Amino acid sequence: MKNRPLNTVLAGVVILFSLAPAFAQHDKNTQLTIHIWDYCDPASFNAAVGPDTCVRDTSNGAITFPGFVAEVGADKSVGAWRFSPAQLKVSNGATLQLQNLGGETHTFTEVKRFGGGFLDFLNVASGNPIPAPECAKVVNGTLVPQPASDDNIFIPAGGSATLPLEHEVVARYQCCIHPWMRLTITPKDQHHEQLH
Ligand SMILES: [Cu+2]
Repeated sequence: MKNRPLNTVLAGVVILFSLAPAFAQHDKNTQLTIHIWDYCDPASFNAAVGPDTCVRDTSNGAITFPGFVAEVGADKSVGAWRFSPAQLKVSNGATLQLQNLGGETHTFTEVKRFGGGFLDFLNVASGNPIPAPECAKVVNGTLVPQPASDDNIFIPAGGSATLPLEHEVVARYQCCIHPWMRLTITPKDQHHEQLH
């Protein structure tokens, strides 16, 4: 009888140790796809902003540059320019697969707090007058984009990127060109977070 509790404890320990690697492996293999979308019209965007600003097939339709400007002015965002999904719960060790399915370059930039990007015109129009420091710095009153890095990824039209997630805390990502394009990632397993 005296041995029974010890046996029970040992059995529990064996079960815990045999389950742990299976969970860890599952987490590492979790691949989550983030689609980056816009709906730019090449003719009007390239005429207004510059050559090759927008490169995409418009057989599904498009939003012209004047239409884009009108929508930012009215709504402080343009719904078709977005990260999908915009909210995500992930396990520790997951990998993000980023796919730009739009016609413009977008950035996928980790920020402490959401803010403006490096284009003053879109910052003001979208109600984000102060740039996130991870997106831009102000030099002599002018916004200067932060250089590309592992935490500040520039993804051209049709491009893709892979981003391993290492942290177990809330993470925020935004586009530094279109500041309303945002993704918030929260840990799936809050119990995990409490262990550290
Ligand atoms: Cu963007």
